[in-house]
Amino acid sequence: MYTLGIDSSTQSVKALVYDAGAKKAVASASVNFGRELPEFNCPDGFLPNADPLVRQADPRLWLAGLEKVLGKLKDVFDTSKIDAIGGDGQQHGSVYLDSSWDGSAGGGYFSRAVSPIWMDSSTSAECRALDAKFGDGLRARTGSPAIERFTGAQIMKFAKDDPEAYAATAKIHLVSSFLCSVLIGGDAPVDTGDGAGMNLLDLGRMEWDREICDFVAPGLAGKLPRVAKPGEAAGTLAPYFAKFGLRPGIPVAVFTGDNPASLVGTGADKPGVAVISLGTSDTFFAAMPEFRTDPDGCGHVFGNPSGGCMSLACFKNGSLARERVRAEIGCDYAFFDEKAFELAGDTGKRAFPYFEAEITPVHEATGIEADFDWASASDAEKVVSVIRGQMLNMFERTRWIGKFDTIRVTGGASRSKGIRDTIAKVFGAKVETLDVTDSAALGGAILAARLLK
Ligand code: XUL
Repeated sequence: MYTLGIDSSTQSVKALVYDAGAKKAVASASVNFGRELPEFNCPDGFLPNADPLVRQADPRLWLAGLEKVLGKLKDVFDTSKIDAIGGDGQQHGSVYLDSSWDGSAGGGYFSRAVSPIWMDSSTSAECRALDAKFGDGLRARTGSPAIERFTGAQIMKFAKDDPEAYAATAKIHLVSSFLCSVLIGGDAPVDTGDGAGMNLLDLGRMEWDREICDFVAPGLAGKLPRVAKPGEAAGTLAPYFAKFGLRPGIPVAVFTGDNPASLVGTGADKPGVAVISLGTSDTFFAAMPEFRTDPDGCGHVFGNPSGGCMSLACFKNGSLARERVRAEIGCDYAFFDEKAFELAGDTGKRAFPYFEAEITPVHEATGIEADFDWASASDAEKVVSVIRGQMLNMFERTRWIGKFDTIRVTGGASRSKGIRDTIAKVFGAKVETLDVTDSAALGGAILAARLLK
């Protein structure tokens, strides 16, 4: 029995085939948005913008990415053997659709040409309005205080800045539920993992909070997809996808966010271990035995796709920041991932990369902030101090989630021995790696396999 997991993340889309009997990945394909779809002008997954707080993507990029990755997968695997599909998308990004939206793969139905993504920080005014209206109640009800990248504040800004286009919007999907909709050729529901990243979901009832929706924008509740129960199927695969060798009619699981999908893919959907995902954003998350919110207001509670809730803290300056330090030094991965740590050892120095406006904690994009003279430091010291700074910050900001003896690391940068060793030291935990670095796609495939039981 084979299932397919599709992970549409910030900079790429991946497709992974999972052998549900042998419990292992057997084939995969991926498409890098910047390199392989340059016509959408999103080199790092978003459109260049003069305002550093604005981070938006062209939603057609995600459709083109889906087509391309399925085409590539067909070349390396007999896709007619796939029995179910699941998947996930980068969290918080929203897609605006007009009344011609029919779930087809062709596009042409966008009421807004751009989609704000999770890297956007341009909605502070809207967040302050939500704070003023709901205060701490927002965190108690939705699991998070008002957060700039969350979809509620983004919708509020859109409705205010462009009321006509908002009025012409019949449906607002998340990246995850949009792609799932296209696969089934109709409206897919939103899952509680990704839905909680909107500041609109009442986590007690796992339903949209009407009062918050009404405050955010007129008629909003009527434009949102329904909320799914964990483990639901969204529908069946549309005939269009036969062109990729897939069998129309196979079940498609409700898509979730990339972090909730990773929770499943790393096997951490039951309490006990925490996960650090080292991707465009770095995230720390764990299954949550009882509902508890971050007293400092940076962290979140989302639905766990396997039922109940999960905690999460997100750090915006993840892999793009590391890449930037590596480019400035001009070193290769062998040096960045390992050699630098052998050379510099335990200097105790710390540097924090703030290339993007940081969210945990809130900090402007000021570049490198080091507690020593950065300019005269050796290349090895620069690498080691940046990794130490990132992981110390993560440790401090995730104390509210709990203390863990075991941490599973995933995502591209988990290949780095230097980063893994730093995590082990800073968190005082055993660090485990997984065979598959793309645990989000794997999580999607596992959720699909659960439909076949
Ligand atoms: C989580 C978050 C990011 C995105 C992109 O809250 O904003 O981790 O999901 O990966």
